[in-house]
Amino acid sequence: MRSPGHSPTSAELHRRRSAVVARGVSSMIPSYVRTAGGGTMTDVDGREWIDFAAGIAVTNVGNAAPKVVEAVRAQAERFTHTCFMIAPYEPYVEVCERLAELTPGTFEKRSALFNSGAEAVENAVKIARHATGRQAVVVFDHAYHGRTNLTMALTAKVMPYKHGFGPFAGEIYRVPMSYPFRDRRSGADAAAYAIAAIEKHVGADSVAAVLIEPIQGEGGFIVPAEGFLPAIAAWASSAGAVFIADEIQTGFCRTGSWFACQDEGVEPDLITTAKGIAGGLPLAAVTGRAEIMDAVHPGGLGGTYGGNPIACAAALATIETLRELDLAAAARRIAETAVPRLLALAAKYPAIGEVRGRGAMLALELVVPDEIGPLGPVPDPAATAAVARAAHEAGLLLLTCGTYGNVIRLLPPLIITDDELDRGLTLLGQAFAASETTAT
Ligand code: PLZ
Repeated sequence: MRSPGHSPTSAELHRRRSAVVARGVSSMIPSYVRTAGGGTMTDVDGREWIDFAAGIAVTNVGNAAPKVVEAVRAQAERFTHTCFMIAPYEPYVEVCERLAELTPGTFEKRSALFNSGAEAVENAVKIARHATGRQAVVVFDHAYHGRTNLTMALTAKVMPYKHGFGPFAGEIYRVPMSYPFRDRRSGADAAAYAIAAIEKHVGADSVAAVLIEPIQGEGGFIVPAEGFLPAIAAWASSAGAVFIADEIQTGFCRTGSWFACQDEGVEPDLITTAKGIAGGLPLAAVTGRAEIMDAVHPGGLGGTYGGNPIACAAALATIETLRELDLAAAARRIAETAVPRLLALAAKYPAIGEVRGRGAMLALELVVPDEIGPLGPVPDPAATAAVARAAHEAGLLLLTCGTYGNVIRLLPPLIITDDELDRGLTLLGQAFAASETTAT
């Protein structure tokens, strides 16, 4: 098979890109996209790829989903932009109505719309600080919340996200995360450990917000041990702090529920969403308890494009598609097919230290077999990169993640067909074989 790096049209585009696109913005594969639809992508050289990335958990309804395309077209014909702060419009209100219905908790809610996940997280912190009159924000090891100045401070990993970009925002405190593969703690013990750190290092009455991804994304698809999330949420409530769930990567049916918090019966005070909300159009939201959201004075929240009408129309079509096709159930079915296949791979390749995840958010953590170091099983980022490279060469769009760069993650669009899923998993197996990861 021809290596995509040598595909002629992509090579020419790459040459043009290198002359004008900043080096700091990098791409995972050397091929350029021509079209993408459903669970596949075709590059400018006519090569088809199986999509296990969904644009980083964005195109949950598939790329160019028919209803989204039609809604975007129809809205663009009506009007493209007025700025909601100048002349408001119905699609914004309707998205907020949907968010009030779909997010966990039956209490009265309000939402504010933004453009990116990072912007939503920044605003959630602004709202929590304003509502509590406190400043400290508690975040966790391995967290990822964005690349803006405040969200860099909230994000854990230095390289590539923070290196050389300081000074960072203050009053951010990082505490240990439940990471069962490495800490071997129960959810209750890990929560007690984190809470002790908050109480000793920050002080319960200084905490404005506790911010957490219910399943960590960029940090390594880390699923906290059962009970951790509810215990942290309960502590935040008792401390008078705002509990913020960052569901930007986990939301909109990705984990088999509308939101991952629902799997543990957790009702966050505020929830940040983006990515899967609008089928690829830039939209993000903060949704939460009316009394917290409405603490902010009129004019205190906003932005030129936040809740752009085309993005809102796309979100409404996305939500309709998620509902009509029951894509939460589809995410659970993806797990039913993929997990046994991944466990079979783990039985064959001792480098796979753990298979984990939920729904269509699945991961393999790669380690040096039989070696235990100070972090527990020794991470193997080189093997991880080799498998990802082999997958790309075979035509599988596959991402890695993790603080130690040693996690392979699967994020297929939820509309992926059984055949595409099967082909993708087969290519993943072939990538392990081609990468010369040692088999048993
Ligand atoms: N919170 C939980 O996953 C975005 C970032 C990729 P934006 N994750 C992908 C990269 O390298 O930049 C993310 C997330 C969680 C916040 C964000 C930030 O969302 O829309 O990228 O700003």
